[in-house]
Formats: sequence, structure tokens, C-alpha cells
Amino acid sequence: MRVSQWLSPVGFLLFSLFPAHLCKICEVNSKEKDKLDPLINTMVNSNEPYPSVAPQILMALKFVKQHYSKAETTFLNQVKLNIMQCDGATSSGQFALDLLALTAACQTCIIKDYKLVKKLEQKFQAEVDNIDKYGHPLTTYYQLGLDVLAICLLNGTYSTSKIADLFSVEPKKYYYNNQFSVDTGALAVLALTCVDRKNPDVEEIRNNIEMLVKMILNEIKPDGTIGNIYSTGQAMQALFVTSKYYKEEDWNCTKTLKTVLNHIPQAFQRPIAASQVLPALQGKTYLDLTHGTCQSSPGYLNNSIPTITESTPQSHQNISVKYQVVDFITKHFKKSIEVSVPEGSFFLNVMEKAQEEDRKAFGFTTKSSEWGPYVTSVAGIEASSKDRTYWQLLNNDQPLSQGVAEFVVSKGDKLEVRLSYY
Ligand code: B12
Ligand SMILES: *[C@@H]1O[C@H](CO)[C@@H](O)[C@H](O)[C@H]1NC(C)=O
Ligand SMILES: *[C@@H]1O[C@H](CO)[C@@H](O)[C@H](O)[C@H]1NC(C)=O
Ligand SMILES: *[C@@H]1O[C@H](CO)[C@@H](O)[C@H](O)[C@H]1NC(C)=O
Repeated sequence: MRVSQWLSPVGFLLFSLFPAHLCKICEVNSKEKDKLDPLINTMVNSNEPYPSVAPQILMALKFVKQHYSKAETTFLNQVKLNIMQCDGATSSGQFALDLLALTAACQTCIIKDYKLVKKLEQKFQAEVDNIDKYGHPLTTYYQLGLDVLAICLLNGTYSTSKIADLFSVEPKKYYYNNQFSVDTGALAVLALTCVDRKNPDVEEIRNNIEMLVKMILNEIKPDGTIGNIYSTGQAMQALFVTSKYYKEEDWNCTKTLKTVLNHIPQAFQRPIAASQVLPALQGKTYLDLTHGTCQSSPGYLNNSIPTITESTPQSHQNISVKYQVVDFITKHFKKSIEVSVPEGSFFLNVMEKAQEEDRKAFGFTTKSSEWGPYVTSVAGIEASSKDRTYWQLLNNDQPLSQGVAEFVVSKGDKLEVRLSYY
């Protein structure tokens, strides 16, 4: 553990008052540093065309000591392309990520010359207008977190009282189907903390941070995971910058770190997953993106690339699982089936098997994304971001923390796809 080198004058004042735990940070020690290599390799060797991956990889690489010039150039070009192709259809969060990546890559001139912060402010305003009109943003509160984080770090204009209102703790903002979204809460904490550091006396901002930190601490599992393994990195970032809001014994950072390291590489084989977890493992947060030097030197990469074992069942012994499709919104459709698949099969394989048996009831479509295939329709029923519906994945009535191409099924599972609101 160490205390962050970065302290604002206010931070310094608080630091003198509470020397025990301001910016409590734990990070991999030098002996364990090579445990991060698989993550770095996954990112650097990624050639995924998805627009939201490139900026997040650039942000994560900012904190890696070695430089990977070739990869960094490739991802930077992708980010520039994102920005050039940016139009009304580009989501605010995507645009915010692109700006954060430019910042990480020391391209602040581009941001100034093209007045990109103004443009982000407009996209953010459109989200806020949508909330005023319809009660929900155009996208999600996760993206609003990215927006405010970027606007704040890049010295854009905003009203602190409006930001405080925007991120006030209400279920509809932070919950999906009664489950607290740790990722969403963590992004809000980072955004609010940035605002708090620049405008130190706004009580409502601090109250929000305090409540969100409590909710995040509430999601710490016995093994140290916060939420699930994919939200843990972002939750760690949130807890690093808010240690004055909780007690030392409320969070064993070392335990969390250890558990995350134990999940490398299996859980983080996708570049997007690797990029989201890496900053925290090095004791860094997105608030550090504007710090540090802006010079690069060539780097080398000596490790082999881990491969994703996607949709390739390993064994030939069959297991039987239940699978059902439920339209939870109209309640007019419910269909179940029991199928037999090879041991080690993925959720997706079960859906395919069911589809073979009854195309009308179990036919489905997916759209590929940085997180793998996203289920878009089942039984001819299309989920729609306009109506804010999605096909939720469950097993034994519990929502899954992985997509259909990653969740491995076990004997006797009761799988379900459920059309729900978000
Ligand atoms: C908001 C959100 C959602 C929203 C998306 C709504 C929307 N149209 O914007 C909803 C509620 C629909 C959703 C659904 C699911 N999600 Co989600 N989601 C998020 C969250 C919090 C933010 C995503 C975002 O806005 N990114 C920023 C924008 C700029 O990037 P983007 O590329 O445009 O984002 C798109 C994708 O992320 C996609 N998406 C969102 N979730 C998922 C999940 C999968 C498996 C896929 C393939 C795509 C996908 O929707 C976004 C908008 O188009 C992330 C958290 C995170 N750490 O990233 C989790 C996250 C990506 N989701 C996750 C999961 C598990 C799911 C579900 C499988 C949950 C479930 N049990 O059903 C389902 C997907 C089911 C399916 N149909 O295939 C996991 C993925 C982990 C993994 N290894 O795959 C994450 C990391 C959260 C977590 N910690 O568990 N999600
Ligand atoms: C934002 O303002 C601060 C304080 O005035 C300054 O130190 C910092 O360099 C600015 N950052 C950017 C990205 O303009
Ligand atoms: C924190 O967790 C580590 C690793 O699991 C354990 O060794 C240590 O004793 C814990 N510390 C406290 C204060 O509980
Ligand atoms: C990687 O390879 C380069 C060039 O072959 C070498 O100079 C460097 O020391 C190696 N790095 C590590 C960490 O082994």
C-alpha cells in the first residue's frame, strides 16, 4: 500500500487531517508485475474493429511503463477515425472515451483545434434533455459517467449542482433488474470525484459520493470481488480515490487484488475486459489520465498471445440442461425445452441446439460486439434500445455476468433468456 503522489491543495489539507487513509492504493508489486503481461499482450495484439475498444486500450496503455509504439499508433489512428466519423449516431460515452484516449495519448492539440470538448458538452446536453423529457438518458448512466469524467478532466463547463442532481442516488439510475450496477456506480464516483476536486465545497456532490461508495462496499464478495470480476477493476478505481469515505477495515484491497490476479488470463481474454481492469492493478485511475509525461520510447513485447477458446466444447460427454425463452414484458410468450449438449458447451451452443429443434420458438439472432455476441432477438421478438428492452441472460433465476459465448453450462442448469426492461 502506498499513498498516491497526487494531492491537490484540498486533498493535502484532508490528508493532514486523516493521514491514515487518503487515496488508499494497492498495486501489484514488482515481483508480480509479469502477471500483467497476458493482459498487455491481449490488448496490444488486438485487432478488433470495434470503436469502443481502441480508446480504452490507449487509456490502459498510458499506465504501462513500457511503450508499444506500433500498437499505440494503430489504436490512436482508430480513435482519430472514430472522431472524424463522429455524427449524431455516435453515443456520448463513445465520444467521451475517444477524448479521454486522445488525452492519454498526449493529443491535446487535436482536442483544442477541433473544439472537441464543446462537441462533447453538446452530446452530454442531449442526454440531459432526454432525461428531462422522458426520465431516462439517450444511452445509460454509465455513459453519463464517462461524459462528466471527460468534460471535467478536460476543463469543460458544467454546473456542479446539475451534476449533483444528475448522479443523485436513485434506483432507476444505478440498477438493472434490481441489481446494483457496480460499473455504473464506479464511473459515477470517478466523475463526481473529479468534479469535487475542482469544486471542493459542494455538499451534494460529496453526499452522492458517500452513498455510492457505501453501495460499492456492499457489493464486496467474500473472495474480494466487487460486484463481479468484470466490474472489480473499475470499483477499485472508485475506492482508490475515495478512501476518506470509508474505514480501513471496510475493504481489504490486497485480497481484491489477489483475486483479480488469479483470474488472469481466463476472465480477461477479451481486449475490452483487459483494458478495463489493467489501470487498477497498477494502482492507477482514470483521474490520472491527465498526469504524467507525454513522451514515448519504443517498446518490445516478448510474450505469446493467449487464445480465446470461444464456442469450442472440449469434451464429448453429453449433459442435459433446461432452457427457456420468456417475454417478461408482454408475458405473452414462454417456451421451454430440455437439450443435450457436450460437456463444456457455452450458453450459445444450447441456444443453437434448441434452435435446431424448433426454429419458430427458439430461433435467435446476435450482433457481434467487443464483449462478444450480443443477443438481439429470440423467437422473432426483437429487443430495442428505443424501448429500452434487452434479452437478459439468466441461470437458475440469477442474471449472468458473461455473454452467451463465454458462459459455460453445467449439468442440470436452468438457462433462460428473458425480455426485460433496462
Ligand atoms: C449499460 C450496460 C448494459 C445495457 C446496455 C444498454 C444500451 N443499449 O446501452 C444492458 C442492460 C442492455 C446490458 C445487457 C447485458 N450486459 Co451489460 N453492461 C452495460 C455497462 C454497464 C455499460 C456499457 C456501456 O455503455 N459502455 C460504453 C459504450 C460507449 O460502449 P459501447 O460499446 O457502445 O457499449 C455497448 C456494449 O457494451 C453493449 N453491451 C452491454 N453489455 C453487454 C454485454 C455483452 C455480453 C455484450 C456482448 C454486449 C454488451 O451495449 C452497449 C451499448 O450498445 C457495462 C459495464 C462495462 N464495464 O463496460 C456492462 C457489461 C458490458 N455488461 C455485461 C453483461 C454480463 C451483460 C448481460 C449479459 C447481462 C445479463 N445477465 O443479461 C446483458 C447482455 C445480454 C445479451 N442480450 O446478450 C458485462 C460483460 C461481462 C462479460 N465478460 O461479458 C459488463 C462488463 C457488466 C459486468 N461487470 O458484469 N448491459
Ligand atoms: C485544466 O486546468 C488546470 C488548472 O487550471 C490545469 O492545470 C490543467 O492543465 C488543465 N487541463 C487541461 C487538459 O486543459
Ligand atoms: C487481507 O487479505 C489478505 C489476503 O487474503 C490476508 O492475508 C490479510 O490477512 C487480510 N488483511 C486483513 C487486515 O484482514
Ligand atoms: C524483450 O525483447 C527485447 C528485444 O529482443 C529485449 O531488449 C528486452 O529486454 C526484452 N524484455 C523482456 C522483459 O524480456
